[in-house]
Amino acid sequence: MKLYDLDLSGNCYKVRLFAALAGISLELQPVDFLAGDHKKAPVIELNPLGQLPVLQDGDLVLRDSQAILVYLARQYGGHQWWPDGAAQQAEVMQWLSAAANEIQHGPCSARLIDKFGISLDKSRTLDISGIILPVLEQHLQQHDWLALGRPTIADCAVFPYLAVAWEGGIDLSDYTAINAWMARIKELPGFIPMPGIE
Ligand SMILES: N[C@@H](CCC(=O)N[C@@H](CS)C(=O)NCC(=O)O)C(=O)O
Repeated sequence: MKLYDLDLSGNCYKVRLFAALAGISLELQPVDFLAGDHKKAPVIELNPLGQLPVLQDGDLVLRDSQAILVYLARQYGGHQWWPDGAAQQAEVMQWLSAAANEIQHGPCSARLIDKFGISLDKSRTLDISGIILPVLEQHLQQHDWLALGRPTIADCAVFPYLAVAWEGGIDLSDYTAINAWMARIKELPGFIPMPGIE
């Protein structure tokens, strides 16, 4: 199973992290972003959006880190990571959706501006971060994990861009419950880091 990958990408790291925690073996295919290889074959033929990550498992090709997490967890990871029940699946999905929306457009985009010089509206990224971070903090004051009372793919989807939020100039030091949750994730068996995360 091949993952078209970029080591500095939090979206790719979501997949690498989950695979490591769940003991799923991935063949990493590094893509040279600076050379624009994500907009060339073979990546552009697999994902017309020209974005990473892309997963290839036999004939199946998937884009989007959240979709890849659902697939890997359901196909290879077991019920621990992606439950069967409708309500439980929806509980996990709420956080996958936050990862693809508020976190992507908040802390992730702030990092794109500060670390990679991408031209985006910084004040908007800070406004969106200012909405999602207190929601997360309040939730994590009452729960050890984002969903189902245990680590799931929800935690894998939300963790990366919070752990590198500092690279976008976002200071999380006042968010004690978020910090405690990030420490719990780092203690999970099989945890792997990425650049910017110890
Ligand atoms: N919704 C996608 C977003 C993927 C994404 O934005 N990937 C970045 C790397 S982190 C990328 O390839 N950007 C290049 C581009 O958008 O042209 C996901 O969660 O995987």
